[in-house]
Amino acid sequence: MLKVWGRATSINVQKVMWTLAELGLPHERIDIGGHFGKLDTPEFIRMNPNKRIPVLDDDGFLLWESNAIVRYLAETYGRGSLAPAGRLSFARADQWSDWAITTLYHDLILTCFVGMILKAKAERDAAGIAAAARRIGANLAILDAQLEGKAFLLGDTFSFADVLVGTYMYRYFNLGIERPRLPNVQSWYQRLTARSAYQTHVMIDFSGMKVAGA
Ligand SMILES: N[C@@H](CCC(=O)N[C@@H](CS)C(=O)NCC(=O)O)C(=O)O
Repeated sequence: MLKVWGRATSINVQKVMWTLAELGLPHERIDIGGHFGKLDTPEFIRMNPNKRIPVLDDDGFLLWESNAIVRYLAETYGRGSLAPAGRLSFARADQWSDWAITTLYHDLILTCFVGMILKAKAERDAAGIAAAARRIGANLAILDAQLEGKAFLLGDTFSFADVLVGTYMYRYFNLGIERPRLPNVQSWYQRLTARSAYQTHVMIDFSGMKVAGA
């Protein structure tokens, strides 16, 4: 059976769990990282020397890096559905996936999410968070243009690109940051929130993760 190591509240684990659920694959998830700890045990370091979650074990094949795991699962178990069958569509899904991790992740997760949830207000860089929120808004305007007239990122069909960009959107729309009006992104996000796999694995209330004074 497929195994995933990582706590359910980790955004990088959430991408993988959402993918498994969309593909309907039986799996087991093992709580590790965060307050569960155990990332620096010799057993875990053998699986991922970076001491990071998630890690996937597919019948002895170990894989880390969440985007690589999602693509692997989509290609192996969802070719023609979650992974577009056509070479060009696959490349387009890949493009948006890399865009999300290189363009959105730092500002949204490392600056805004970590700054507002995992840091006390007294230590918060409010100006840095506001600047990051403005950059995210400007970058999401690019996504808004892509989504014009489309249900999902590549068109009518949901793909792994929606997973790898869409996982970030729950945090984006639920953090107290400034957001420009982006109607296509908003309606796409509403479509994602209607999916039960998204509700179960991504829409996890993160207010409980707040540190004291945040
Ligand atoms: N680029 C890596 C980043 C992995 C990462 O930073 N994971 C975080 C959780 S989101 C982690 O392991 N943090 C330590 C912990 O949870 O204890 C990936 O996408 O898999």
